[in-house]
Amino acid sequence: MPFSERARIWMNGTLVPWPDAKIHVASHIVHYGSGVFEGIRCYDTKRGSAIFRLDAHMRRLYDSARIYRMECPYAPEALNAAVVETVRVNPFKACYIRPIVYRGYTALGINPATCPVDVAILTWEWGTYLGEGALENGVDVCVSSWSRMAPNTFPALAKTAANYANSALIKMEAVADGYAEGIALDTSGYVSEGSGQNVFLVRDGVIYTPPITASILPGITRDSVITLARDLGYPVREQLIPREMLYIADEVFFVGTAVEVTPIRSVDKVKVGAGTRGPVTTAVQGAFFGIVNGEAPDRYGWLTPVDAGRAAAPVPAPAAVRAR
Ligand code: PPE
Repeated sequence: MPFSERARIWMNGTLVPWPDAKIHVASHIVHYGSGVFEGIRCYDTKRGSAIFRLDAHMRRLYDSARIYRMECPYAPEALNAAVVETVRVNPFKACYIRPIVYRGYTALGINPATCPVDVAILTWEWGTYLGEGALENGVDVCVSSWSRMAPNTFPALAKTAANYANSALIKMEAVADGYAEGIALDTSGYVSEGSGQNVFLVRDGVIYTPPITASILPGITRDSVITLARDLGYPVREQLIPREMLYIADEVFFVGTAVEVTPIRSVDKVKVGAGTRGPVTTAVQGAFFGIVNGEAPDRYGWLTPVDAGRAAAPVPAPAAVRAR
């Protein structure tokens, strides 16, 4: 995941050179995880760079902020424009976009009420999330010994930085044990989600995914995949999934902004189906990548083009950045 020092970061309305985009160590978010954020992809489509489902991501960002009683100092339309501007001024054709709304600097102590709400938008190039070949060959995963948060602890519908402490426990354990990812159960023992992805499975031509009441983040990719899978003619059921369905499924796959649509070839060393990417996963991948690559028509209006006006925004050379 290479950061580019040439990139510029949008901070509270100003475009700041990457090396200068710093915050004080006494900022509230550093100590208490008091931030909400998004992860969005901009794709290099046939018709130029385009951001996938910007409005849906922005809506979730404001939902997350509301849950945590944070008033974002910008209107959603203004932040949409800021995201587009940030992509435009940076040198990437395709990139990952990370808007974050966080409690900044003035005081420490648990109640963040006196801290300002600051906003930043970062971009970087992020290739295949679970490594080369993952999209074709699938990945090996485990069921985590950690559960996702109980519903009356950390609200799962909010994409808050604090939730990623749980995600990191899941991910670190999985990697330490030799797996690419971990799937967590909810506190009732039903399948919830991966450390940073939603989960789907297929059995007898029917697609299943956990409901939002199973402590999942309501993924934008999940929503897109449900729509595309139904268009392909597959029934999709959002229902509680017992753990053992992962072992008897014909296919299992992850979906998410970073992971895109990634097949899972084994769970807890039990081969999923034939242990290779299955036909339903392949069809869903085809529909998803067709839209984000601009090869299929954007029939739901999911892409926001960014290239208009790009030439007008000069990108600073690295030397100029360092000279500041
Ligand atoms: N669940 C979790 C816990 C999650 O973090 C993500 C996104 C999803 C589901 C899928 O949501 P969506 O991206 O809207 O389809 N995880 C982001 C962060 C990954 C990271 O390593 O950081 C992402 O995929 O961008």
